[in-house]
Amino acid sequence: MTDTRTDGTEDLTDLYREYGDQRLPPGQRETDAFPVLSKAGTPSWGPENAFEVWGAVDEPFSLSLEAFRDLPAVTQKQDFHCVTGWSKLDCAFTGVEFAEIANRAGVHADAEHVMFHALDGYTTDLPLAECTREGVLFAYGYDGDDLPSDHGGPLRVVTPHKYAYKGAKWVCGVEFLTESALGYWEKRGYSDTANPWNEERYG
Ligand SMILES: Nc1nc2c(c(=O)[nH]1)N[C@H]1C(S)=C(S)[C@@H](COP(=O)(O)O)O[C@H]1N2
Ligand SMILES: [Mo]
Repeated sequence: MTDTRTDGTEDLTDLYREYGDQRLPPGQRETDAFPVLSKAGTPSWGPENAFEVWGAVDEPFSLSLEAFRDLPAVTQKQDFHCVTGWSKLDCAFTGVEFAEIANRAGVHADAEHVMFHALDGYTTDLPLAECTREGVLFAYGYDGDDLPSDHGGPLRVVTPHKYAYKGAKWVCGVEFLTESALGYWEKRGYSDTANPWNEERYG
């Protein structure tokens, strides 16, 4: 398998090798469809909305969607695993790597966690070290088109090493924290660590 196809797409579908030999995590079934899972409807991004970064950083900042699209971007082929049991393989997401945003903000040495905030009030938290790794993107493109709004367009997070509830759709805020905190589903009994290959579904 090559890492980069001729069109510049990076192939991250072998990420599972960190956790074993099974591309499809235990208890998951493959689907060709791309189901939608939202706690309540599809919010829309208005002119008053912006992408904001704050917390334990030197330079909090705010970007319009237009400015966001001017940042260096990558396209990656990744697998997507939903905690309810379906996996969609070979999703091509285009967007900005988490590390790019962290570098711009100048993250404090004592920052250890990240809380993602979304337009629908959804939140989810990951350790900083789980965000700065390869594969965590702020995605605005899917399969060569704009990311559909029900899948989190105009902007969402994708986390191929975690169940998909760790990827906030309609993400509008990134808060760097010095301590861990629980997000929307994590407070309601889902696993805070969410590793699909260890079947970390419930907390
Ligand atoms: N803002 C927001 N992000 C969210 C959710 C949500 O309800 N609101 N649902 C999560 C869950 S539980 C899953 S499985 C994935 C589903 O992404 P999809 O609808 O694109 O399949 O988004 C996650 N991100
Ligand atoms: Mo989910």
